[in-house]
Amino acid sequence: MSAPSDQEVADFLRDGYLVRRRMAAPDVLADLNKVASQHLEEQLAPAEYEIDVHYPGAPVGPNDAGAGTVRRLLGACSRHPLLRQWATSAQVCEVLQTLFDVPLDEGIMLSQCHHNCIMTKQPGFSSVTRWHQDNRYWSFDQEDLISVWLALGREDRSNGCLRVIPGSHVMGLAPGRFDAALFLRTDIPENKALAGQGKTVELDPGDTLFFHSRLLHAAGRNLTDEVKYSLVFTYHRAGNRPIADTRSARFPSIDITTR
Ligand SMILES: O=C(O)CCC(=O)C(=O)O
Repeated sequence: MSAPSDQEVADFLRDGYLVRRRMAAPDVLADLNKVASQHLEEQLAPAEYEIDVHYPGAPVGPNDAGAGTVRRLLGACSRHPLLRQWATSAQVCEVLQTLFDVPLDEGIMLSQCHHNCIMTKQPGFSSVTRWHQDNRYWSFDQEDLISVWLALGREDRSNGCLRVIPGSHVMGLAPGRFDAALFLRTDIPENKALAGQGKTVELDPGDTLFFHSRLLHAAGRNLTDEVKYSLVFTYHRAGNRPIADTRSARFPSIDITTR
């Protein structure tokens, strides 16, 4: 796997995302799937349940449907060496170094505070994720982070794949465009027009989506009878520091730079 081409970098800068096909090798993918399904089966903590997400339509009370359904297996980086191996791999680092356009002496840092999870979307229950930017709850010097989303299986509309609004990472969106939970409001005509520009990101197993932390994205329900598993990590340049005493500074970031 090589560094992204100039065209890929230009696409990322314009659109706010880039898909690299078949980035994880089949044997790596098989091992990661084994870990993910075992940990889900055992409900190995820490986990976030559907009741914790507070998305619209998510269960509210402990007896509501789906309340006990796992949505994210957290702490992926310290959960299993294979997960950490992927997250800190030279191939992921190489792409990030190019997309961030960092000088050789500046590190690429893996945040242990954000994403850092096996995202599971289960057939029995899954709430919709409305349009949002991940930066909404993150506190860094600059809103300039990149998340890396590895599809462990096929992802399309039938199982609630991601949708993105190309170019939204560079749009100046006034605070009034968002609701109290910082989702894009649905009662504003400009937002409806914007959402209409959404594109579905279909991924095959091993495909990897790199997306900017200001990119508007959303996802639907899993309507199939199989669990959807994705591995999601977030990175920042060493010079873009988490702000002290915020959730983003709770755990130290890990330098993944290959020098
Ligand atoms: O529901 C999903 O698959 C998307 C999750 C998401 O957008 C997020 O965690 O930021």
